[in-house]
Amino acid sequence: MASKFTFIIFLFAILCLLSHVDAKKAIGSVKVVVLDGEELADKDRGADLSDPYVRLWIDGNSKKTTTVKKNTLNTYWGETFFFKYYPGPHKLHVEVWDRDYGRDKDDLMGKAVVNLDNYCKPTAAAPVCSVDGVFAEFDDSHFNYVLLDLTWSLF
Ligand SMILES: [Ca+2]
Ligand SMILES: [Ca+2]
Repeated sequence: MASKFTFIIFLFAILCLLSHVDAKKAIGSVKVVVLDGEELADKDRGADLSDPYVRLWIDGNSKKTTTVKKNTLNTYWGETFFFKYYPGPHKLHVEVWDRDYGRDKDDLMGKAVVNLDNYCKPTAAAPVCSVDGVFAEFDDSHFNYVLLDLTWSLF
């Protein structure tokens, strides 16, 4: 009985140690508002228009997805997402996909990376960064993009 108890304590101590080593502590949060998608790629050949949705994530966070807008290459989402802000580089990955129904796999319409550190780095003295109207441009095109409002801050 005593050995079983000792074993459980030992296991608990190991788990605590592992979680402490692995846990990367968030130091703040990031708010992303997905606004317009403009002049997006046509990925439904023969059907004229794509069915775009946006997948986005910041390193260390899980991916998030907007709703699908049907039959359009110019659209507005107006959807807000929150991510954790960890120490290290802060790259926001933005992908637009065409939802295909039935057996077809969804098609990638464009992808871009927005480096938050290029705009602003929050500090203890100025803990909030905010940039509106950021273009996530695909293929370096000014006419093919998703527009974002971004706010990131320390706790
Ligand atoms: Ca398609
Ligand atoms: Ca489609």
